[in-house]
Amino acid sequence: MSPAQSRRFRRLLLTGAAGALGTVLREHLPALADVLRVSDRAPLGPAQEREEVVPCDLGNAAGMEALTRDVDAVVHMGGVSGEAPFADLHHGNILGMYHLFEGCRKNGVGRVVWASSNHAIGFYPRTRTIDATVPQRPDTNYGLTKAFGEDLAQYYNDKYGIEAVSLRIGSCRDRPIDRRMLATWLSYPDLAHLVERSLIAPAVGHTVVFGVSANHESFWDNRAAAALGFRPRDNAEAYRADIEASTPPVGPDDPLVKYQGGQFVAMPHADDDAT
Ligand code: NAI
Ligand code: 15L
Repeated sequence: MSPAQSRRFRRLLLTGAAGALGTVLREHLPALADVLRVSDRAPLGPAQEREEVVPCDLGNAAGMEALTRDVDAVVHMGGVSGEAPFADLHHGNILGMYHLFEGCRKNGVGRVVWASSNHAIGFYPRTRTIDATVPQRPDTNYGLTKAFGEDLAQYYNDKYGIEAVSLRIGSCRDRPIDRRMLATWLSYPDLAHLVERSLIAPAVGHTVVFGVSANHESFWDNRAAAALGFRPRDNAEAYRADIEASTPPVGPDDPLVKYQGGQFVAMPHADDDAT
């Protein structure tokens, strides 16, 4: 089969394409689609081969409706990616998710694969192994917006039939850099593989999975991702000796290692004065 024949999608939309994970996925997704539409509010550079560059702010309802027109599926990496003033989170992650799914509903888009976060469940202690069915326990206003996003995805699946995979990503970067990430690390190749499986697995309804590599140390039961065909290859254990040698030890009550969300549980409210 020629590459063109093996591509699953006519057009895919990637939001947050200028961000860290969007940049990784911008390299991988062209293998799956005849056309990749990339979007962000930040500069995206020139269009690559078989790409459309469509700048859009997630808070712009009309813009999001136009952005989601004539696409088969969406990979949504756009939004505020950490704790922030609530007005910013509301704009990017609450209104942004709502406008995205409204655009998908109005334009008949079949599936959304999007970046939730481990911070939707960050207040679980790491002594407890959880799967993706436990009640949410957000650790920040940021995590709260991700919990909202998961509820929104469930609602749009139940009511309007849009399929969705909510990826509760752990710590996605080129390598783990602290002791917590020995459990939460997701490598870039494993991210690309997880997104691909989430796009092409049949009949996902709304599925919540953890975005995490095959780390020996783990507090997440990720059978839901395995059911999508996710077979991670990387393991943070390869970095343990280096991390233990280069980072100071932490006591068991340090939030870094006490809670699944790590330091996020101890972050102050972003709207409080920093005095
Ligand atoms: P990032 O901050 O590098 O990228 C986010 C992108 O979204 C940026 O390019 C930004 O310009 C864009 N964006 C923000 N607000 C926007 C708006 N109102 N309109 C249009 N574009 C907007 O973050 P990163 O690391 O690439 O993360 C991608 C997604 O994955 C985020 O939703 C983040 O919350 C989530 N995530 C990331 C994790 C990680 O380890 N990198 C872990 C868990 C979740
Ligand atoms: C996230 O949700 C953030 O987007 C990312 O920057 C990391 O902080 C990650 O979680 C983590 O928990 O390590």
